[in-house]
Formats: sequence, structure tokens, C-alpha cells
Amino acid sequence: MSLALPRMSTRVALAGVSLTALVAAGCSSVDSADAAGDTAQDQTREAVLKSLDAEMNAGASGEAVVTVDDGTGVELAVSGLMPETDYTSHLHDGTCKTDPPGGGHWMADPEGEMSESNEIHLHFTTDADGSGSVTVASDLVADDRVKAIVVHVVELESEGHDHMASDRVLCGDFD
Ligand SMILES: [Cu+2]
Repeated sequence: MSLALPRMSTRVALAGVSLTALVAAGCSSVDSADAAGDTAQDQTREAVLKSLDAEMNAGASGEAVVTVDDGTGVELAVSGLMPETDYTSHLHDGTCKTDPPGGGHWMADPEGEMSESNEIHLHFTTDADGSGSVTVASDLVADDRVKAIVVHVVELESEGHDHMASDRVLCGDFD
């Protein structure tokens, strides 16, 4: 009977250790699942955006990364655009060689409507140097029909129009 107390406290101590070990194992297994997902399950595609307008935005460029798992994350960074100006961009269904560059908007449901609930849009305003960046997380799953990302300048007189070729300033094809 005199051994009962020490054994109990040993068990308590062991339980404490194994709980800590479980927590640690839980953390590391989450980490390794993320790492595996990056290479195995997540699909990441990159695009280098180039200027479509040799006169006004000749030096403009950008980079975009699309990551797809059960939703879609898009990161966009641009430079060389007009300072303190509103731009919008979309995932498009044509390549930059299409006329107009990028073709039409990628739509999650091709038969659905042209709206932000069926498309992936990124809005940003450039800083004083003409640089800007934006990150968007969408529930929509960007599939292989996504070919390019197009940046449009948002002009007051163009609000509500269908993003004609004339307002496209940057385009980049996804790899
Ligand atoms: Cu667009």
C-alpha cells in the first residue's frame, strides 16, 4: 500500500508528459500536412504581368500568384502604373495573345452571370509611386479555364461598362 501513492503520482506525471507530447505531435502533424498540401494538393500558378500600353504605362509590370485548394487565393503586386489611381483586375479565360488581351472574365459557372459572386475580382489603388498590391480569398475554385489576369484602369466615365479593350493596362498569362 505504501507504493500506491508514488505510483499514482508517477501516472499523473506520465499523463502530463504524454498530454504535452500529444499537443506537440498535433502541432507538428498540422505543419507537415500543410507542407504536403503545398506540394501535393494545392495548385499554385504564377503570372508575370506586362504592359499592354506602350505609351502611358510602358514601364508597368506586375506579378500574380493563384493558389487553389477548396477555394482560391490570389495575390497581385504591380508597379509603374499611374499614382493614386483606382484599378481593378480579374481572372480571365483567354491568354494575353487573345484579342482583346485576356479574352473574357473567367466565370466559376460559365452559364452564370457576370458578377463578383461568379468571378474573381481584385480592386486596388496605387500609391504615390504607382505601385499597388492586393490579396483576395474567394470561395470559388479557379480551374484550368483560368488563363490570365488582366488589370483595368477604373475611369469614372467607364463605371458600369463591360471592361472594353481600351481600359486594359496589364496582362499576364498563368503558367
Ligand atoms: Cu478583366
